[in-house]
Amino acid sequence: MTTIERTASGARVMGVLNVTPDSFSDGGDFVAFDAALAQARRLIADGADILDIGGESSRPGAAPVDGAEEIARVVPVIRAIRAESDIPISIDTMKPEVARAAVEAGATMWNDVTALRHAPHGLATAAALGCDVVLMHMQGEPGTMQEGPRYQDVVGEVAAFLAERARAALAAGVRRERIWLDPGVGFGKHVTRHNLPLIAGLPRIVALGYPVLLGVSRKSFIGALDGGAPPDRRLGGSIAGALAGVAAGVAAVRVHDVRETVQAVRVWEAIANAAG
Ligand code: HH2
Repeated sequence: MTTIERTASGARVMGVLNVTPDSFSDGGDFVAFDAALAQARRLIADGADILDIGGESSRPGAAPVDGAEEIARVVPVIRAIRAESDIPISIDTMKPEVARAAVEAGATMWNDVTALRHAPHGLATAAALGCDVVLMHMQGEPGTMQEGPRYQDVVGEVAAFLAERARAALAAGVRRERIWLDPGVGFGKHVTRHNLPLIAGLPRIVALGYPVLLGVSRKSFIGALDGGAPPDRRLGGSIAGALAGVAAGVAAVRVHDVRETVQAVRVWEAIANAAG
């Protein structure tokens, strides 16, 4: 079992807290400490099972942030949440030094969009920290990943990559029960040609045998399917995508709108459990 217990309702809801000036949907909203802590409290009150805290945007064109700055953004917020709640906290970072500082401040999961490839000591750091680790698929680098992504078989290639990264993590000493996988919707994928078959193919990722985290909340493919709706008008599509993940057996969905997603997941699961 991972350090994040499955709730009675089945799939867990991870609430996103971006302590950044430039995230694609909520950049700047929670960059001040007080605003970040208030949003964390709101996500907890809304029913989040896990908080995912990030201090650097991974959207194409986002300004890189150095490790010290990232630590200065996230660590005070993690400490303050930890002082008043036992909610599991995940740190969304590519940098081992940020993951280490976050775990020392009370985080229990390292969510890495590069699947521990960003720094040579990423794998060894994850093993030493002993925390849960999310290995996410991305084609290319954050800055340029949306410039002509290519696949022959997007589901097969993502599954093969994740299986390889899980093997690398195990070989480096990460315990099997600490490993989570994430197909990385929107990370080096054509907005509809790759993201939609990938979501439809989630059962093949779930079949790899690790808990799967899915992040579709407010992403571009939703706008593309709805006449260019901006990020703050993508709630319906975000919930549809989250439920597609729950139906496929993902262990957690990563979302900005916790209250609405918790309600949708509970209702969906109640209906599924009532089937004869
Ligand atoms: N998506 C984003 C960031 N981190 N981590 C995982 N494991 N899976 C995801 O799908 C994922 C992620 C992008 O969303 P957001 O954090 O809102 O934006 P930004 O990267 O601009 O801060």
